[in-house]
Amino acid sequence: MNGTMISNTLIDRLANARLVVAFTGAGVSAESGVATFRATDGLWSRFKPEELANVQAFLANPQMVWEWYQARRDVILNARPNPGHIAIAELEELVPKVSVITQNIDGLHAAAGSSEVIELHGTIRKNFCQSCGKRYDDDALLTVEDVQRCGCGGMIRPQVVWFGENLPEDAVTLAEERSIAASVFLSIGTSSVVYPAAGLPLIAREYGAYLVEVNPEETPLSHSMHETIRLASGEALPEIVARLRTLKSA
Ligand code: BJW
Ligand code: ZN
Repeated sequence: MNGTMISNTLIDRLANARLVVAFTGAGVSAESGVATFRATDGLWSRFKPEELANVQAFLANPQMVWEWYQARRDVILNARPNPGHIAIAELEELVPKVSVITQNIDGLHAAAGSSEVIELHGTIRKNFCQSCGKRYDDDALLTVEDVQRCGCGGMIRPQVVWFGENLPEDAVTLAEERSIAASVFLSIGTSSVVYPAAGLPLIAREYGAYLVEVNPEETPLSHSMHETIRLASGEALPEIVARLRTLKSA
């Protein structure tokens, strides 16, 4: 199924689900004012993310990359969860278990009240030393203008995953486990081009999940979906929750 309608099949699947996975990307935070990466009007439209979000770019021009993250921190620390994040959190009242697997680094799923949030690409709310790995969780670093040095002389960087870097192993292991066990797998607001994250829907499908994409635009994985909902997440997800609530209370 493809379109702006949300099928009864999806609502039935959710009503009988044991585990629902909400797999999210930047699109779910767009309605909170956080720019996506690959939209033509997105913050990254002047740069390819592959060129900026890597350790070579940071080592070649640490101040530029640091300023880029400080500007995004300024937006993210002032952003609030939107109806999409809130609907995902509310789904927990209606199904036995919901697992949020996110590529986002903004922390807005936790802010909305989701209880299990697996952060595949780290968090912008923390830092660590590029040279020795020492952690810097101090909030003050989230607003300083200049890139800071560690006691070891190395440069302090955000705790996010750049291209060419491995994803946190615990997060990947748990995300794969949840994808395998998912009854319904909702892929929400992601362009589905960055791996290994984009491989998770295919794992879920192979193990029997009902696969749904919520995205106004087509993606390379659209054709692998059982259902595609071409709506903004802040529109589609509250409607899904409302219809499930009605079915459950009938
Ligand atoms: C809405 C909406 C609304 C708008 N409602 N929807 C070939 C095969 C396999 C892998 C590779 C390969 N070639 C290279 C690789 C590796 C590489 C990769 O995948 N590259 C591809 C680009 C080709 N991957 C990696 O390097 C990863 N690590 C890895 O593989 O380690 C092993 C290794 C080690 C050594 C060498 C090589 C490999 C790491 C990936 C790290 C990604 N990091 C970033 C930056 C994080 C920090 C930061 O934020 O600055 O993560 S890049 C960026 O992309 C960010 C995102 O999490 C990620 C995904 O983007 P996302 O979320 O999908 O956003 P958009 O903007 O692309 O899409 C938004 C969508 O929302 C759009 O579709 C809109 O339509 C939609 N939308 N409004 C619903 N209201
Ligand atoms: Zn250090």
